[in-house]
Amino acid sequence: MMIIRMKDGKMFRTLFTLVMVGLIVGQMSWAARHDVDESNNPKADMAFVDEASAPEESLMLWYRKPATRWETEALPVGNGRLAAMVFGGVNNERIQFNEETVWDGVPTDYTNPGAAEALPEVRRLLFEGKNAEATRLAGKKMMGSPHRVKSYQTLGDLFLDFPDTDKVAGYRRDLDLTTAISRTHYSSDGIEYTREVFVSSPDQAIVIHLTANQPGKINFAARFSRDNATKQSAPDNRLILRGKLGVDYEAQLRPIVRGGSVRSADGVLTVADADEVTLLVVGATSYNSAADISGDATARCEAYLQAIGDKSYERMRAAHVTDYQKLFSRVKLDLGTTEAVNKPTDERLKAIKKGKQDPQFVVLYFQFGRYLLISSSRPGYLPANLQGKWAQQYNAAWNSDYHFNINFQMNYWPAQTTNLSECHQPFFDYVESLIPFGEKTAKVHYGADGWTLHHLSDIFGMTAPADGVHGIWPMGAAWASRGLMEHYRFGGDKEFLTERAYPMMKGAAEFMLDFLVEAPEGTTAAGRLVTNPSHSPENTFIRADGTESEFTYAATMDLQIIHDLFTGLIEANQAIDPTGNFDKEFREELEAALAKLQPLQISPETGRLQEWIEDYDEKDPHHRHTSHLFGLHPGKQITKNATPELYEAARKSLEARGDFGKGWSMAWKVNFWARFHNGDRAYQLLRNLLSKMTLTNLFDTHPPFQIDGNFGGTAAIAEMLLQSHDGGIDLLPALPSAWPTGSVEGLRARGGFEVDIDWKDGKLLSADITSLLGNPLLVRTPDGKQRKYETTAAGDVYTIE
Ligand code: FUC
Repeated sequence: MMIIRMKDGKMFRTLFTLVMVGLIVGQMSWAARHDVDESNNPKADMAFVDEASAPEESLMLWYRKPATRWETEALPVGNGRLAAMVFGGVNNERIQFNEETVWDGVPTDYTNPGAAEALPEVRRLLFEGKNAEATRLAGKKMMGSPHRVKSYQTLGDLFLDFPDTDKVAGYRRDLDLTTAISRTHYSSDGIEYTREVFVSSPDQAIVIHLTANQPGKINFAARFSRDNATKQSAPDNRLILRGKLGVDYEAQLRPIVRGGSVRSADGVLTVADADEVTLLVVGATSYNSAADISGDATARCEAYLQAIGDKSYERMRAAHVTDYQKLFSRVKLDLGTTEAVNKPTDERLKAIKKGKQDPQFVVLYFQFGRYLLISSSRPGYLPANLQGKWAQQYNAAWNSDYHFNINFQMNYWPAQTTNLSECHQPFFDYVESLIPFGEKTAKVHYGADGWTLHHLSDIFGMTAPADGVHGIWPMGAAWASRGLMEHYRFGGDKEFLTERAYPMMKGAAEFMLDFLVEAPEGTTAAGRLVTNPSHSPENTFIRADGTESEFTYAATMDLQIIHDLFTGLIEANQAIDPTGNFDKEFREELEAALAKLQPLQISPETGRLQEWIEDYDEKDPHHRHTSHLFGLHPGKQITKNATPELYEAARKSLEARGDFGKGWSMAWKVNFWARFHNGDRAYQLLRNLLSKMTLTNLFDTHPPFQIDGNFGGTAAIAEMLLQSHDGGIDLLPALPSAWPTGSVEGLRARGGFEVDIDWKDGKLLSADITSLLGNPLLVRTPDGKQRKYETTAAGDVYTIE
């Protein structure tokens, strides 16, 4: 028994006992309303035995103390639209919650009339090396108006106050990644209490369930909390939280109480001597789209509650688990286990910081990343922002917005490879929704056709340069477009490619064709097509005269992004019509532009890939952005086979950047080392990510908490085991010696393949590759051999040994 003295003098006795509460629940049909096909689900029409009743320890985050800090300890649950952070307190429970459209701000035209007029002069100054003057002029004339976005915000907190007790035993709170349910369990005075929280996608509600192992023992008062909002009670004992930013927002709580008594007055719900309680929390705003916030938040909340009707807790729970597992259970990873697997998550993380090996922790982290994507990005809703959907603030760091110069795209790196293609959809929908705004920005700021996006956006149509001159970076649309092409490469959806991806990419390319200019005589890039103005995101260089600048023309990343977009479009064009007759003129225009595009350069001084058009030194050699390696990852312009010299130069650049960085920066570097097929180095950086940039609740920290590192890290683990960007499938391209034996199931590869791999003593045992689309297959094994199938049959499995 362990006794912990709390701040207020109370004591917790925590006895580590695992109490399994078996739940056998009936699976009922909720499919009709939600249009979900249950036919493929073996559990749909049989009694549902919940896996949580026999927890698979290894896919649990669990702790022996309640959370006290939101950022580092509370546990996230979400359904893509709603999100919540659970603290698991004994005397007081706090559940902070979000709805994805609770943003400050209103629909706004962010363009700055007259911006385009300054463009020729800014360009001239930059070509002439007058960077400071160019920066001043651009800062005055070319920024968006306004040039700041407002913050994504919390919807509110739900507090549950229980009768005070200092007699607590067997405390445990956990998050089961196999069911997406967070549970708090303890006993007090011989009574066992269990609280479960999940956010249901089928039922669009945060569901909180309180039970005890004896009747009549549940007592608490519940209330909502939020600044600048009204809190009231309503008929049928509901609680209502209501307020207004630009959007109207609302949350409603409906209690379902068995036994005892319940009443609600003045915004406080009181439950006494109940046997079992379910609290349904729903939330909504008046947001309809970036241009329209005239919806009815109250009606939406009421509709959500009405749709739930009198469903039982068990039925909602079963529907939630089924829905979640459909996505989550597609990928299984085994990297071996050690004793550590039986320890609480925070203790494991501490041991890792001290240098302990815990390969199964990597699995937990990997699956947590997939869990976060499923919980923050579901079809029909907004994509995951800088904090996914979890934010307790009114003014979040970087407004918890969408940053397009790495962060937002990184969120989606694991979507395809870890078999969560549906979760990629919100990214496409959101980017598509920005096109009309991006078209206006292209015209007003650059006098260009097509559409563009700068380094950040919100939910009100921001596409103009934001924050400062470093925001004059019109590469966002082009970079975002690569996600569209990846979706096609992995899934082969021709209709998506033809109807959506191609036109969106083409619009981004039309902007680029207009934006590119021929560098004048006397410049390094004379006669070549270059971007101007340009930045290597957020990085500062030192000029020959010792002055510093961020602003230039033809930063390397721009050239790589454009290469990626144009070659991607040409690939798309040929996939749509292999005869070459589709949109031929445009394709030829792209080919001509590619031939004239400024090539990448290797520094004669350092042998590194140059980050800028001149061989400048960086002000901070370890700068967090490693933008000039975009072509290595996520791009595919730089590969060992196709561009060996650039590949070596990129490796030198990466060495020079160092092995540390912000959370996302480190996650990116793990991906880079995976692309260099250096498993041990990738693993070393992955360990840095885990031990330095991962919080107790496994959230990535920038600091503060920023979710991109989780997603980048998850993607990197997949990238170490399987790659498919280089004209074939590479099995175990970056397997570290720390994972000698293991297996993975269900990863996805480009070309439409699902891949299962087994390995032992550092050597491939076998791989089963399922062809989903019947495409040709080229497989490279770690021993340097390759296997080629000119054709495959969709549905057939190809075994490599
Ligand atoms: C980019 C990064 C910062 C931060 C911010 C949200 O601008 O340079 O480190 O991650 O996005």
